[in-house]
Amino acid sequence: MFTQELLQYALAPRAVVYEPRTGSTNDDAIHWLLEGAPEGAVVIADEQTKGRGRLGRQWVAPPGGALLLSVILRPPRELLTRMSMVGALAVTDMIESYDVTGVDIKWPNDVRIGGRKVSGVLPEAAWEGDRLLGVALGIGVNLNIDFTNAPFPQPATSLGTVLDTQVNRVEALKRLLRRIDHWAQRIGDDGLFAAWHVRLGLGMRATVQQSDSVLVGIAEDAEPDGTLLLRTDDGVLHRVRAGDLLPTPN
Ligand code: BT5
Repeated sequence: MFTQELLQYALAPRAVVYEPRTGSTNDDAIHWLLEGAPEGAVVIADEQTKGRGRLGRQWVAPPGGALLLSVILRPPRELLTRMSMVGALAVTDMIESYDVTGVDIKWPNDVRIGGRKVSGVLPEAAWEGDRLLGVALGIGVNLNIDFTNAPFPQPATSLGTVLDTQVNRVEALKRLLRRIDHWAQRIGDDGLFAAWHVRLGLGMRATVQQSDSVLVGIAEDAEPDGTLLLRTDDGVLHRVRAGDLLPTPN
């Protein structure tokens, strides 16, 4: 397990709060953000009792087996939708730094190795009226977890499983934060979109489930703000801002 002293030393001079056990690091980070946390501050937990994904879903990780963190960032409002890109790309880079191949990004926020989900990204914004106060960029990365019998609808894996070795969590965390800093500083650059776009799984037949509709077609492309372009079988191109991409047979 981590300790506050260990993380503070390893991540200096970054502001860091370590929680052995918490509800959700995103909630902790939003509280801290509202109290004026510095840019790049990070909340890290060994265990979450209410870890969440999008749309009310759960994020599940055994204590000490994953990286569970939220980074506090204050992007310009017009670039808010690019926060997922920053997180997913940083995770991708971190994983590739271990010489892992077959890493891709599944729209909008999953990182996969060989088609198995290894990480999920959940940026959550704090607002005062229509003023953006900041973002908690929540990231879960599976490091040392056996997902052979995982109860999830999509297959999951962990970096340690793929490497067939125990991954050092502090080292993985340092590598990840370095890449978050890198991409967060470039959030407005064409290079961020280009790097994300190259790694984005596209061209497959997919179903997009939105809160009020279902679209079936080809995930054709994505736009610089992260919007997915899905062409349905009647030839119409739909701009999809939020939803879930489900693999779909022909
Ligand atoms: C995500 O949601 O993928 C975003 C997950 C973000 C988690 C981090 S952990 C730190 C921070 N604090 C939080 O409370 N959350 C963030 P979504 O796309 O909705 O995917 C959720 C789905 O992925 C679940 O319904 C499961 O099917 C599956 N899942 C849950 N835990 C998983 C895991 N450890 N590995 C792979 N898949 C998982």
